[in-house]
Amino acid sequence: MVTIETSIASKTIREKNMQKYFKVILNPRFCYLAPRNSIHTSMGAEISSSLRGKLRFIHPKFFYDKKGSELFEEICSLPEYYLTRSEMEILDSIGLELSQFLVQDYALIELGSGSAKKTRRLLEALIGRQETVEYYPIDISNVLKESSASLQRDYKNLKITGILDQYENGLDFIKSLEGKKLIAFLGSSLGNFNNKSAIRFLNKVHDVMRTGDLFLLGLDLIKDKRILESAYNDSQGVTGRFNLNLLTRINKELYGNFDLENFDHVAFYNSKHSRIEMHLRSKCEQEISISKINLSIILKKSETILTEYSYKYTIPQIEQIASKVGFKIEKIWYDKNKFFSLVLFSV
Ligand code: AVI
Repeated sequence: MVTIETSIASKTIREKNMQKYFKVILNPRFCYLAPRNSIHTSMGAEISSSLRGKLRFIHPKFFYDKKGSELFEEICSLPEYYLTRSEMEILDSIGLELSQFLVQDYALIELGSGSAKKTRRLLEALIGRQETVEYYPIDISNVLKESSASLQRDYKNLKITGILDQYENGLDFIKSLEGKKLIAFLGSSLGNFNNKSAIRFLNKVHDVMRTGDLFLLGLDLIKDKRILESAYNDSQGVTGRFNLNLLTRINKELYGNFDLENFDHVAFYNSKHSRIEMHLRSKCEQEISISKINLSIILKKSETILTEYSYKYTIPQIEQIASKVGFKIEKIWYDKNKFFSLVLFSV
């Protein structure tokens, strides 16, 4: 039950959170919040420290500029990249079953909305039952604006508040919402967090949930190494271009001098850690400078820059994670190959 006191407290938190954002109202059913502190400032600072370290890496969240988001969309329909197809197969078949868990009106919160194709399935589960549906996509990429615009054109009883920010900041905002929440984190994006960060992140999700709220998590499962590796080494080379686009982005936005010809895309399954690793491997010794962050480093021949981990899971691991965080597993759905899982949690 929401008492007057909690309602006032939520309103105060919401107003405080709002101060962090510019609110852009596009029409009465669609607005988005853009952080007052530019994402570029934090990108420069983060890349500056992650490239100077002994283990050089670039955080995968920086893949998703306009070009990177387009390439990722292309990856999602590649024959080798089974993840999207498998998850879509599950979403296509669970509408009715999912509706049974939605006992009241729910707001849909989506972490990483991307092109929002899968969102449509979730919205359809809500839209038939509710007079209006509030949808809060949280995404660092500007693609959020385009995909939300097309959703609100197609669904008349949908009200969208997009949050153009990192997931953690978006969750801070979501915490002050009243009413029931269905939070979705699809595409096995949790796999891009290492185990410690994944637990920290899930704790944060748990923290914004109240009794009756639901959390739908899409996770890729461990399978034959050849299937895993070919999903990240596709025959058309799209994943390689996606990986290398990180360097193009740094060249453009931070004034770097990466020569893409001097790097190879490398992706392999590390079975000890149950993860795909993606790297950019230097073909020769070379000097890299990135003017905007005053960085100058020498990369040795064969030295790599780590760009992504993509963890794969087993069901006992998922159960263990749930119990660590304090989630109750309501239901696990699979595709027919059992390549992928959709897990519904409550608190
Ligand atoms: C977004 N994320 C879950 C994708 C993955 O499979 O780890 C990103 C990706 N990287 C290469 N291909 C797709």
